[in-house]
Amino acid sequence: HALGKDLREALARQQFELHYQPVYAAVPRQLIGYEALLRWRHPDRGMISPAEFIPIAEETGLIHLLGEWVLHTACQEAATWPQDLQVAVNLSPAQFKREGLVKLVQTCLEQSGLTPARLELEITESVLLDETLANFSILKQFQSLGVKIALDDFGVGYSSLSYLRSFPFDKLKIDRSFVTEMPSSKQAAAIVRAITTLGHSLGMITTAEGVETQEQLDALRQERCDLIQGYLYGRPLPAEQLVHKGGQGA
Ligand code: G
Ligand code: G
Ligand code: MN
Ligand code: NA
Repeated sequence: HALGKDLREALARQQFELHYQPVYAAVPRQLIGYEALLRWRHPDRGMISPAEFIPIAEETGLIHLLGEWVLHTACQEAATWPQDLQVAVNLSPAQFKREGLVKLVQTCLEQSGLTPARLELEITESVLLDETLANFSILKQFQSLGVKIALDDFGVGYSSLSYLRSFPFDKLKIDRSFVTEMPSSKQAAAIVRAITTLGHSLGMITTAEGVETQEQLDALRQERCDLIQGYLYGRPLPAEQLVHKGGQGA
């Protein structure tokens, strides 16, 4: 791939950045923390989305070094925030294939001094599809460290409810595609309500992703969704631009 070589050099050249998108409690509006989202500032091509380069990093194996950098950086950064704020970090399924992922998380926590409960790891259902037992074991070890686990992009892809029976996730992140169709689609609203009810009865909280309008927010509050993330409340920003401001307004 044309970007593959550039990607290998990008870490050493410090071209990666983490941007942080705020996550708020739905009612009352209150800042809970941020999701760390990786950005590549390419010298010629400008900002490149992780949707474009993560698959290449997975193919070339760079995902391991890159993933280490993301975890270390996010933990170091979050340790400087007010004590009640969390940070969520996305993990690629490829990272589960290499030994030492649990140790890496533990090292990041120790070196940063971040309280484990302030770190949330976001995984997708694909992590649960293959190497199921080995990966469940890794997730359990994360939870033994005191770290939170969220299931990302929930409701699309392979969604099988059996995972929810086998593993105590802390959070379900409802895929943006459902939120986008609200409030006009009764079907989307019914699915959001069902996911939230299911999550709550299993002791999990739910986040709605991609919330862009007040109408979506109102509908999500009505469906008892716990947390809100999206452009309505804030875009991903570089660490130095974060304000850590709670909730005024609606
Ligand atoms: O921020 P954006 O919408 O461009 O992210 C696109 C995709 O890249 C999303 O699926 C998101 O989960 C993923 N992503 C963002 N940051 C990271 C990261 O640090 N590691 C991994 N593995 N995926 C990430
Ligand atoms: O797969 P994951 O949920 O980790 O990816 C989050 C992605 O969604 C990031 O690329 C982020 O930039 C993007 N995103 C966050 N909020 C919004 C939003 O309100 N609208 C849209 N269209 N994208 C969003
Ligand atoms: Mn995510
Ligand atoms: Na998501």
